[in-house]
Amino acid sequence: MSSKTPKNRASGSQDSDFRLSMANLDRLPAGVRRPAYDRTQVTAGIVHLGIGAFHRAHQAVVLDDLLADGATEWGIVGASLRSPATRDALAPQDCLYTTAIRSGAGTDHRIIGSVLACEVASENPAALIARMADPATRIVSLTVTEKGYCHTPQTGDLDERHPDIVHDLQNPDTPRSAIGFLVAALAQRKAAGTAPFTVLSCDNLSANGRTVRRIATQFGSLRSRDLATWIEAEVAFPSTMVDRIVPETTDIDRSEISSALGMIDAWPVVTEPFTQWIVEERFSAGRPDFAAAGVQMVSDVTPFEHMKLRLLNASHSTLAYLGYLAGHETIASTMTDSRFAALARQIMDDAAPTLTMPGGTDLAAYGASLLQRFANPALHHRTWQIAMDGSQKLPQRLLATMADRLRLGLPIDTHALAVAGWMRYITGKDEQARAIDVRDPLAGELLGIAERAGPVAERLAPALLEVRSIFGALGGDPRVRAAVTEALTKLYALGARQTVQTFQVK
Ligand code: CS2
Repeated sequence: MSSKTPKNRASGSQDSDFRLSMANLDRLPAGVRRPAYDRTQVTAGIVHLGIGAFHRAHQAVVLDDLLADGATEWGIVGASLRSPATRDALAPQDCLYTTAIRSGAGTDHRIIGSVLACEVASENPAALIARMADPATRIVSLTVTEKGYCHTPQTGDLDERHPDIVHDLQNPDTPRSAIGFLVAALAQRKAAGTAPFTVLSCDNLSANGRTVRRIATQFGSLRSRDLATWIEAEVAFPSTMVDRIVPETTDIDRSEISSALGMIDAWPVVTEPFTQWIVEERFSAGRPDFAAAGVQMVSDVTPFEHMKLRLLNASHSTLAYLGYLAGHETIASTMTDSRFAALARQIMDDAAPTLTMPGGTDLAAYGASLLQRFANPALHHRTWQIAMDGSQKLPQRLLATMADRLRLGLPIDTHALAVAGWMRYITGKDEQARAIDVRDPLAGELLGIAERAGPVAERLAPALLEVRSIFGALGGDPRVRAAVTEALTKLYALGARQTVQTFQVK
């Protein structure tokens, strides 16, 4: 790595081999915040699986704050399960990276130092398992996205036929899935008589801790009953609610941020000012003093998780599908149409009666703040990005609310419109008959159903509602069939923009 002085720093351009690194930290512009601690004194207490942009803009920032407070045994070793891209970008810069915090008021740049090393699980699975099994590792956290749990979202059970699970059961020492790694490392700790690490899921799953506990125990039981019993009895799986909007980093972001730094950061992350982390107080091998960095510690995260999934993520997905179909590239652009903003608000209002919140929670204020965050003009959060993996997201974001509203005898039209938006989207053709790049683990199956049904709401809606792994019993409910078919009929007849514009709550 070079320690050359950048040639034109005053004008903001960078020398191509002048790179963000420990050696170059003191050459950053004065306004850029940097690690306020001696990184050489920090040791790793956390292994994080899935070191993507979200982790780096959320949990790693909290740990950076705690390291500055002296919690030096809580550095992070990050691992990507497959792709070497993050490691290749971060290793030459000593795993330092920038968070660019953007709002209408401008951008704040902060260099994060809590990630000490990056590994690629697929390159050397044994090394990662050994690190997780090392007694110094006290927490293994995860952001592997919904599909990374290899489970059936509707039931919460391990998908035993998932190719990665089949592989990992046959090759327990060289796993591919996060669950395979967790159980391999826990098995080693059990054999060595080492206390287990805490498993800290930070994905947007309902009851993420309980869900990963169930999946890990089920996977363990396919290896040995004894292992499953130990996992169930000894391992702590606190649930968490995580919240920060983190769009994918683009090349434009890279170059703008590198300009502001006067040196290259190959993989910065871009985010909003807001951040929230609520964690259940259930750790088996110690934890940092999370509360000192603003994390809310609670005994039961369920109400907060439901609130976030059913208000934030549900309206996000609704805006993503219908906004994309109406020709909006980003959430902020979709929000400029007041009827779309009103629809997002309606999704939240309709979710409210299904929630039981602790006293003092102001759901209306929460909803209003979400609308403001979505409208942040400085975030380029693509509707296409949020539209990804709908088969894994719909159950906890939209369908659970629908089911609860039916139980309460309430109408479900708003959520039916969102589901119909997803259906129209996964046909793979937009309203101008241009191809949509549908990314979803079930894309093949869903596109097949759409092709067989054709663009006819009365055929397409019931056919998709029969996909049990997404809809479960709800798909067979005549009230759901009727409401979703009606909404999809409108989408075909009027298009998304006009459907949203003329949408009236019944
Ligand atoms: C989004 C979330 O991509 C998506 O599905 O809804 O990533 C969302 O931005 C975060 O959950 C916000 O905390």
